[in-house]
Amino acid sequence: MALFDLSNERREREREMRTAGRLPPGQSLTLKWPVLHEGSVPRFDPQTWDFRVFGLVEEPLTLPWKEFSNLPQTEVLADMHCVTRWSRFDNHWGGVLASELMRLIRVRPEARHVMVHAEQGYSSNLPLSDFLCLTTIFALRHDGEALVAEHGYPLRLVVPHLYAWKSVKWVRGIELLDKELPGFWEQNGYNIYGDPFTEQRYST
Ligand SMILES: Nc1nc2c(c(=O)[nH]1)N[C@H]1C(S)=C(S)[C@@H](COP(=O)(O)O)O[C@H]1N2
Ligand SMILES: [Mo]
Repeated sequence: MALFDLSNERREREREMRTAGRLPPGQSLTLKWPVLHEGSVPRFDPQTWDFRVFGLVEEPLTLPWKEFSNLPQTEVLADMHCVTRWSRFDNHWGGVLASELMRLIRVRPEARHVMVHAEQGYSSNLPLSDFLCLTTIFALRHDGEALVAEHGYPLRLVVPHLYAWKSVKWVRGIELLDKELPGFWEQNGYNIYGDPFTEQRYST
């Protein structure tokens, strides 16, 4: 009975989101929160953790955990779309806006793209303009709670308007670039940009 009710609720919410134009083509709604990543869940040591901004910046920056976690914080309410076809709606992310972080940085004029770097060599790329948009957030919290390890604790990037492989968990830094270079999944057949609403799933 409980299962039946759950799937009814799911279908009803899915219809609602489709009508609202929030369900991208080829996606279906999940009420759960799947865990998806390459490799293992890294350990977090606040003593050694740091966040690096490097590449095409006037001065590279390294922030220890204490400093990063004390940057001004805000909230973003956003949907999440994974290229494996699930979408999760109305996530409350709490953390540091990418644009807030960039107030500490003087970007060189030729910078156009960002490579986001994580633990264990995972990476993903996006244009600087998408990185700077006001819904791109380095999240420390989800729905009011600290992120759990498998969802990216202590810090993950969230880029709501692109497929979720760009929402890099266990993020450790960003690199400013003058050209568009592919990150981990982009080198392995996924689209270089990844707009869910035009189904930019794979590279062409
Ligand atoms: N570091 C890292 N971040 C990652 C991944 C990964 O493999 N490693 N997978 C991405 C993919 S494909 C998705 S769909 C989302 C899933 O986030 P979730 O596990 O919190 O649902 O994380 C993204 N961020
Ligand atoms: Mo994904």
